[in-house]
Amino acid sequence: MEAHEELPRLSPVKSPAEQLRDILVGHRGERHVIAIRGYPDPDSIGSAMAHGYICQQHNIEPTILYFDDISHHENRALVKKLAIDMVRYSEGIDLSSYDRMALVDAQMLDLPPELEHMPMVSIVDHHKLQGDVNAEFIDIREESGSTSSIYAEYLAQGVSPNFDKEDPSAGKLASALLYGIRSDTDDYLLAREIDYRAAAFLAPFADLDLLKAISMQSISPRTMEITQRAYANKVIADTFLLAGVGYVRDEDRDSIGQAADYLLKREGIDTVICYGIVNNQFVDGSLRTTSNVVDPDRFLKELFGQDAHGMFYGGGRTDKGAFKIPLGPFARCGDRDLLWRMVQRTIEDLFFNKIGISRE
Ligand SMILES: [Mn+2]
Repeated sequence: MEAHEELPRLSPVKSPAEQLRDILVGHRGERHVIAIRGYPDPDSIGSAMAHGYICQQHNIEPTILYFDDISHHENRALVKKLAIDMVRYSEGIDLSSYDRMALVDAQMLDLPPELEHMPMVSIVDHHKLQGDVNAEFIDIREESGSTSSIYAEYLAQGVSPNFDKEDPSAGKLASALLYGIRSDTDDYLLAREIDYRAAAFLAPFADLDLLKAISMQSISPRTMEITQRAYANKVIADTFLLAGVGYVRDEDRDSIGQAADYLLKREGIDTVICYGIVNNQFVDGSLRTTSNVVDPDRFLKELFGQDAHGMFYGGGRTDKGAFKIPLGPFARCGDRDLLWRMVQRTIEDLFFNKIGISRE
């Protein structure tokens, strides 16, 4: 190939990833606080983790600081399973050894006195711009479904050259970011282009078993047990699935709906009714449907009718419905098995009669 003189090039505009890297390189040897505002959620946790990872790659010692309890058990599972090191702020905490702070997934923070005068190194967020923000590096993108997606882009653009499959902490970080994207975009329903690009970049690094384990944590053992009973007792007719779960405590009522949600995922099924005897007083049930023809409100009103005061036992909206039928004095039946069989038999008879399919 013929050698020729290189054309003079304009210095290219730096990408946000390069800008952030250059700024962090300038702070080598420092200690930074990474602040999470409000209740830590998967997006803020994933972003904080990513910022911490990038700091470490540039010899900055990071500490993730949060101010409100981690309330949701799924988020606690995330922190625990990924062994994320996070410090809960408490009054009088000694932060004097820290040089700077970074804010993720937020722009404003009502700062406690220990942090008020700490210089802000970066603000990365996807919420609406809230006026005056001040930091060395600011990247606020409303068009992103999550802050985790923005951090994934930095990684994709080489903000930390060591982010690769050989690095076990890269796998943990990719999993956390994917979880953050999924959570903030409502399972990708609200995802935008950048979120899909981020997910495509992260997926090969992520630990899918770990992600599954975290999601599984969101189902309580009671719900799982009730779902198991529903599955064992299911009766299938055409695209309908009917499942009685027996006796359920008042505090576990929501598990009936969750069991119905789960069973609706079964291939070939478009409508599920799940029911049980709740608190020994009511036959309580949930309907879920993806069918274009089943109108939950009309279906349940026709199925169970109304009481002596003209009140319907059930109703619903587009894709879900519920019903509650008091057992009255039958609740005092001395034979619990017999009472359950009577309830089950009655509901199955009404149901098969309604959909016009004879049982067996
Ligand atoms: Mn967010």
